[in-house]
Amino acid sequence: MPESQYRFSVGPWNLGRGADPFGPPVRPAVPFDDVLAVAVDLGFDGIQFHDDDAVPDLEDLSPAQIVAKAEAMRKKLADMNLVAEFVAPRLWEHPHGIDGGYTSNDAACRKWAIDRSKRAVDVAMALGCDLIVLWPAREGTGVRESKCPVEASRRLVDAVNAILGASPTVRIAIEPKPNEPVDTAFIPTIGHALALGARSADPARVGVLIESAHAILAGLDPSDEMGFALAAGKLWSVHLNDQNGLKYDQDKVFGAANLRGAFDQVRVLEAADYAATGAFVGFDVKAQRTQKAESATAHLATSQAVFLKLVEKVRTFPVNTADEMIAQRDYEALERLVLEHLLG
Ligand code: 3MF
Ligand code: MG
Repeated sequence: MPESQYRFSVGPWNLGRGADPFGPPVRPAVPFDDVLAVAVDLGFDGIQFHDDDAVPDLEDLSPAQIVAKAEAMRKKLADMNLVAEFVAPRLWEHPHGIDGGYTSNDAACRKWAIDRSKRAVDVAMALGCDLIVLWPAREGTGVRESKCPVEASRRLVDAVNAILGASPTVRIAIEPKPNEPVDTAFIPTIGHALALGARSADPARVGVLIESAHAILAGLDPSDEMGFALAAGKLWSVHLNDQNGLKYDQDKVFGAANLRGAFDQVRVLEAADYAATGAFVGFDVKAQRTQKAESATAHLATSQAVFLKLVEKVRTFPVNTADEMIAQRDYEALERLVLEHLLG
C-alpha cells in the first residue's frame, strides 16, 4: 500500500509579532503576501484564514463586495499554487464579542455573531473551500453565574444550525479549548464538540479540529482525542503544537515539550490514514518572543521537520515485535521498545 503524503497548512497568526499579555510586539508585522511566500517556501499547500485575514474590514463591506474580495484572494492563492483550507469567524476580538458571541447575554451581540459567521461562510465559499473552523474562544464564563449553561448549550446548537443553514455544502470543524481567554469554556473537549454536532440539524456536516495544546490544557492525551474523532470520521483538521503542562497557552513547536506524545499523535494519524482523507496538517505554533525577525519562521520549519521525522519513526516501528509483546501482555518490554526506537 503506498504511504499517503501529508498536506501542510499555516495561518497568518503563526507569524506573529511576539506580543504577550506583559509586553508589546517586538517584531514588525509580517505583510500578508510574505505569509504566502513563507508558506510556499516551506512547501506548505494550504492557508488558514480568519474571515478578516481574507477580507479585511469585512464588516464595512456589502455581501457582494465581500465575495469579490474573497474571489480575488482565491486567485492570488491559485497563482502561488496554494488553496484555502478553512475560514474562522474571528468573533473574539470585536467589541460585540466581548462576552462571547453566540452565548452572549446581549441579544444584539448574539445576532451580530451569527450574521458575522454567515459572512464567513460567504468568504469560505468564494475562496473555494467548504470548511468553517469555530474556535468558541469566549463562549464561556469568567464568572460562572453570569450565564446559564443550559441556555448556552442551546444557543450554541442554534448558532451551528444557522451556519449550516447559510450553505448546503458548508462543513464546520469545532476547535475546542477548555480555558483562555475565558476561565471555563462551554466546549472544552472533543467529546463536547461531537455531542454538539450530533444535536445539530445536520450532524454529517459537523466535525472537529484538534489542537494538541488544547487537549493537554484539558488534562487529556491529544492522541486519544484524535483517535476518538478519527474513529467517528470527524477529524477534519489538526493544529499540532505542544504545551509544557498546565500553564498559559504556549503554542510551542510540535514535540518541543513531549516528543513521545508527539510520536503518539503521528502514530494515530498514520493508523487511521489521516493523510488519505485529504485533510491538512496545520501547526498552530508561535515563535518565541525572544526570536529575531529574520529567523521568526524557524518554529514552523522545525514543527514540520519533527512531524516528518516522526512519520518515519512510526513507519519503521517494529510492529511485529510490539505485537508479540502485547500478546504476552509484556508492556514493560513494549515501553522499552518504544523508548529505544525513539532514541535510536
Ligand atoms: C485558536 C486558533 C485560531 C486563533 C489563533 C489566534 C482559528 O487555537 O486556532 O482560530 O485565531 O490561534 O492566536
Ligand atoms: Mg488553534
